Amino acid sequence: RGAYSKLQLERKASKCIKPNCVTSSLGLRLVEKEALGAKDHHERVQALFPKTYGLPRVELEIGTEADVVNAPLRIGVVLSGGQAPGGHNVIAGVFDYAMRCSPDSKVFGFLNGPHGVMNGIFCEIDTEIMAHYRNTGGFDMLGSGRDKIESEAQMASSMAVATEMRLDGLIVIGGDDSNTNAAILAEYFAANGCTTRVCGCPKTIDGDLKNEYIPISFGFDTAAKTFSEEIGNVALDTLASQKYYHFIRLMGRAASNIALECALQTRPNVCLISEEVEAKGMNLLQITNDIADMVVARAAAGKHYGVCMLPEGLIEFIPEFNRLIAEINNVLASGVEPSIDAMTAALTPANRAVFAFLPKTIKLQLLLDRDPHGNVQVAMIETERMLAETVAAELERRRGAGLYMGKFAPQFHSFGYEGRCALPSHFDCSYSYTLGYTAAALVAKGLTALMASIQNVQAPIEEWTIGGVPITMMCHMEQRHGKDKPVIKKALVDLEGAPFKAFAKHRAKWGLTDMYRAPGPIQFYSAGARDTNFTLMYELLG
Ligand code: FBP
Repeated sequence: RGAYSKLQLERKASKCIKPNCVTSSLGLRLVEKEALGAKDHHERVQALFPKTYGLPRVELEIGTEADVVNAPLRIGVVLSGGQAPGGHNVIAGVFDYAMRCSPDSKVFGFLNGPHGVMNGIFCEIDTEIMAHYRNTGGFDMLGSGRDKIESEAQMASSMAVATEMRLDGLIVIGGDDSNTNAAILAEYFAANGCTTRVCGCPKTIDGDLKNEYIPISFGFDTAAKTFSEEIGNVALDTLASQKYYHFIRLMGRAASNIALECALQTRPNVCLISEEVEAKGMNLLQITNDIADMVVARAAAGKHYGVCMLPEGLIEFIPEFNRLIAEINNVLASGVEPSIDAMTAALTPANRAVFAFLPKTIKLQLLLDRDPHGNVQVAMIETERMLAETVAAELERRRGAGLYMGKFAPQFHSFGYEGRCALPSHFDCSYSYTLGYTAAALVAKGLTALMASIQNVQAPIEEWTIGGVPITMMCHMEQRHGKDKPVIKKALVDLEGAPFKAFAKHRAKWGLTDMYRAPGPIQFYSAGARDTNFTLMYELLG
């Protein structure tokens, strides 16, 4: 019995579906479009990126034989940040483009994320290695990491590595923070006479790296489908047993994109959306009361079970916690030790009162180290337990007042890591491959500081179009580790957008009835196998 399942073997061997511009035997013609500045704080962003700010967006169209690149390329790739299904196919796209330019091309994979770039730790990727990873999930081919290339010394050593390796291009496969890093590196290289071009590919299951030119980040589709399979199963379990309220926390950092997509897929009784909580200024008491109202109404219909979903970033969007976390960040940045006592003493009275109200586990989780980009590690905060506790207390209060006579038995789930390395869906296989192919083509055309962009994704894969967008166009200034930094602005759930509106239209009836939908596992060979996710389709087609 081999180490691989039959499905794994089949997926590795299968041909990824590619757009016509990728399969065409003609070359790619570069078409320059409008120059794009940053959306917010543009003067401050411009000042930080004098060489690479305001570049034009480009499209790569099917050209003529004269557009074929016939020279060998030397490209380095790095997987950065959290895993996302499709990463290996980005590398496959880079590899195939480079080999198409010349069999003498070289593709190098930096090991364990940006740390490999700074320290020159890499391997050469050949045809055999590449074949082993096509269409597979995970980042195990090279490993990943969350290091940030930030200091002058780190940038200088990255440049020395790129120069010594004679890289034409460095392709950063990462999320918002990693692509910000790519923009910083591109600027540094350009300002210091290094000829290595740096381009990015939008990766993250969180789905928060998107804009009018980047319809979605790769990995979101597969991860959301994987979680939705599990949620659908849990929903049917509770429908049969009628015993439990399942509280399900979903990964996604600040953005509720994953939670919203899973809600559209599975129709739970409740799904909190952080962005709405913030927009309505809802405090913990209001959120608790809303869930308790639903539990009481269901109990009146004889239902003592249900499914409640929440995004992992929720806590940062509840106003009193948002203020608390902001002050904790500043206090930690000022050097106060991360202990409950020291923090309690350092906080202002209003925030101290909120902090005091929290269970010890949540207090400790809020004090945890930030990641290298200064983010609170929301994946470690068990908000679902906190919420179930406050709901249980409210239900007991109502029971005492004779307003509730049901039973409330919560079960807890947190879905995240199990979706990040799943076998990529057809959409993610093709999208990731095309991103890699595009990024390599941008580098080959001498372009830097761009993110690969695939458009027309509402059409069949064969008709997708490709190009590049300046990364600085997505940047604005944000406080990180207590200092103003340029970062790519996260794409949170748009409360005016079609996906949220579709959810808002139906959620009241989903609350009281049991309209659970079980999408089942990702399909590779059935009729719907090429279908993408609800979010993308609502966003692109309304
Ligand atoms: P990226 O932004 O790097 O893609 O991270 C995605 C993510 O899965 C988040 O949803 C989650 O909060 C975080 O990574 C968890 O981080 P870690 O893998 O370091 O525990």
